[in-house]
Amino acid sequence: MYRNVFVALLLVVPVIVSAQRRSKHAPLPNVIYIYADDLGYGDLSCYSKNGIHTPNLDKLAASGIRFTNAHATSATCTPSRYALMTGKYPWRQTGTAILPGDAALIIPTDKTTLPNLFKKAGYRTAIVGKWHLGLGEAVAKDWNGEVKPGPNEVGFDYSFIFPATADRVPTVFLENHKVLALEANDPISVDYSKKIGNDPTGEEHPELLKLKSSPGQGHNQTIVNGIGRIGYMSGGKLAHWTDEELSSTFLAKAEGFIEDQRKEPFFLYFALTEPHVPRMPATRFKGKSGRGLRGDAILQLDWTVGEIMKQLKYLGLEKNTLIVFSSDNGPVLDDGYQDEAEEKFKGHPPAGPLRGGKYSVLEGGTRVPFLVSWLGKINPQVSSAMVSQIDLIASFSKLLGQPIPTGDASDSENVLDALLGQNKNGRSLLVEQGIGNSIAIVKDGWKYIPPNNGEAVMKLVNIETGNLGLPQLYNLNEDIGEQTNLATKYPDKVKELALLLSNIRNK
Ligand code: NG6
Ligand code: CA
Repeated sequence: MYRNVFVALLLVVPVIVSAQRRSKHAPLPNVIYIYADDLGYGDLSCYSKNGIHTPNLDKLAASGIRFTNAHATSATCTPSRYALMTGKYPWRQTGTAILPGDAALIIPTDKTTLPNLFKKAGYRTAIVGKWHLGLGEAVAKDWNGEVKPGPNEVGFDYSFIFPATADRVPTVFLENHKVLALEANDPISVDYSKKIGNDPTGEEHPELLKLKSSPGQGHNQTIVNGIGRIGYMSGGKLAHWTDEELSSTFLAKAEGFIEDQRKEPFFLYFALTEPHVPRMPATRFKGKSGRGLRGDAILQLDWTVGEIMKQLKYLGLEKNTLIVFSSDNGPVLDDGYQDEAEEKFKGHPPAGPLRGGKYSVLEGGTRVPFLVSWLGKINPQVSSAMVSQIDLIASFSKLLGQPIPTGDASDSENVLDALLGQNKNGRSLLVEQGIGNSIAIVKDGWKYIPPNNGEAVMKLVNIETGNLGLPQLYNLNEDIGEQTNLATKYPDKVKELALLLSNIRNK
């Protein structure tokens, strides 16, 4: 047994050492990627004078780089997270739109992923928080046994997740392959097509709700913790989460992992749920922001980040840990529940100066807060480099000295120098994705949106999509709010960008 471990060590150690040697950044840092859910470009006080007061994130920003032109690949969650994990544009792959809570895993288990890149470099890897990339081989699955493949099969040594979104069933945590606190005599079933079990639904029993769903937006199926969800579930009573405890539960698990790993390099993907609906922060944050539950949820997010920063300091890891903070898509106010976000955010646009928001192919959809901090290594600054979350794989591959096999992560670009503040070049060209497959291309500050017959405003959420039956061309350097369509004025630019976009599409 010991002999086997010894032999295994002999095999593994040279790999780690050679990775360390290959990188000019040795010793390599721990990496924590903190991902907010639906946080907008104008939501934090370090990005906007109208933002929520977020002292911890402001401190993180001041200690490193605050990017002003950084993007999620897409304006919704699943595709952005797919790109983050795989380094591939999600619109190349069907089945990458917002997933129901019972979807099968959509990340390939045999390709390079962000976590398995770190793993190859000798890091221990973990995800804590929202997953939303599917679990298991198929929609039909037994939630009461080992639920896999999932995060552990695509590169995470440890996972503590909820499967989809806070507003979708099953409203349970999974630790590695198992639903937490599940009792054998109360098995869980999940169904997205018909009611199962006897638990009340929001539709039948609105009087049981503490947060009413918005008219026409669903969110009125099985009630858990006084909140109607998307989808039906039965059983697993003891395993149901309490929304007010989501954040502190994730924080405790993240801190536990960091504490356990303090002596060895680690990569932690900390995927928070704030300020996604249902916004139901811990009671002590309720009413604190003056901007309703959405504002309170952002305060909770900020506090959580502050706790991680405190812990790193306490453990003596603050200098040796690189932190990236971002959001999976732009902001939305009414996204399914009557939580007064529309009223409370009047005059405080969550996308700041950007047009559109979550779901849009306009800048508000994908341009998000993006902070990078590595104390002692990165000079504090504001950077206008254009970077995308899809670039993390190629950039960390460079940092770790871990090559990516040809064909994998093929849309990811190495922008490490921009991420470390050594230049402001970033990528020269970016494809942005709105809901559905509406896409746009940005190059040298010019943005082209091909004609699209989809609806111009998503009425349910009152957000401009960016769809128009005509070509749109914006000069983002002068018109960040995409107000003036220059397509007829510069037909050659339109042609050039249309051709580039079709080349990338067909790559
Ligand atoms: C939408 C939901 C919205 C939210 C979103 C996913 C409706 C009407 N709206 O379909 O409430 O759950 O999906 O958000 O069902 S995301 O950030 O995970 O992409
Ligand atoms: Ca999201």
